[in-house]
Amino acid sequence: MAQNRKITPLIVAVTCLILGAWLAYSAFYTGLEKPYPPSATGWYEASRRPISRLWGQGIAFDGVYWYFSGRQYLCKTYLNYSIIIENRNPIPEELKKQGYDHIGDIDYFEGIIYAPVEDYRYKNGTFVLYFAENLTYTGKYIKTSQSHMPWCAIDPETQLLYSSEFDNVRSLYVYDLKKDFRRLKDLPLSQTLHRVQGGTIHNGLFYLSCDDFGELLYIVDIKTGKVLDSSATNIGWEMEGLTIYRFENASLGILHFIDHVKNIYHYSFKEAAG
Ligand SMILES: [Ca+2]
Repeated sequence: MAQNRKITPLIVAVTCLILGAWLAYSAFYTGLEKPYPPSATGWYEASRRPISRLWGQGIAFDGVYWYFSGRQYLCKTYLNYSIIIENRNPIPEELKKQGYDHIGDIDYFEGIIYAPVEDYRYKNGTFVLYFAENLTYTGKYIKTSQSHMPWCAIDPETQLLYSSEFDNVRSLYVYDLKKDFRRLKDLPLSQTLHRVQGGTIHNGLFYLSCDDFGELLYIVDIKTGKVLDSSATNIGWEMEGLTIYRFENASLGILHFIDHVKNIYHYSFKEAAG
């Protein structure tokens, strides 16, 4: 009995401690992050399939062909992912000597592949341009003052090129292709995004993929920077680059992204009723 009298207060004390810690933890996180806007879009996985281990960073589509990027790799494939051409040494020697070693999520615009390339010191993220036809280096690169450069995406309407840092992303960087990549005013976001891995632009909206809690997709208004929608994919692996193209074939869907363990996912969404 005497032993029980000792144990009971101990159990109560431990329970209170656990409860208190849990309450403090949830209060901290609730205070830290505003809730994401609930998904109104209803994304679902139409299909997925394994792809090469070399393709794990980025993806773009030109209407006919896929383009994939790895850390130091580019390839162009048919719709069925069979390789047409690959470049196994895409980073120009001049940049490699300066420590550039990591290509992120690429984009395609008017015959050119735009690749965001980071150096290992994370000093001056650099856009490197390749001919989409054969994936050779065009001879043009543009250094920026970005630290990280995980992705880039072009708005075909305005010919503005967008990119961002990797974590604690409160705004996007804007560069003007028509003015030789001059940096314009940043576009502030309505909420901070974490671990941004990929980005693409479609009909005035950004689609951003984040390796955050739940591997979320975010939809952001390109004019206002307002985060309009988010959807957790919960794929269980690190989220990487993405692209948008609306296929007639339902199994290919609309939104296409890759993960770090080399799968490609094709997502579609349920149209809102009424
Ligand atoms: Ca992309």
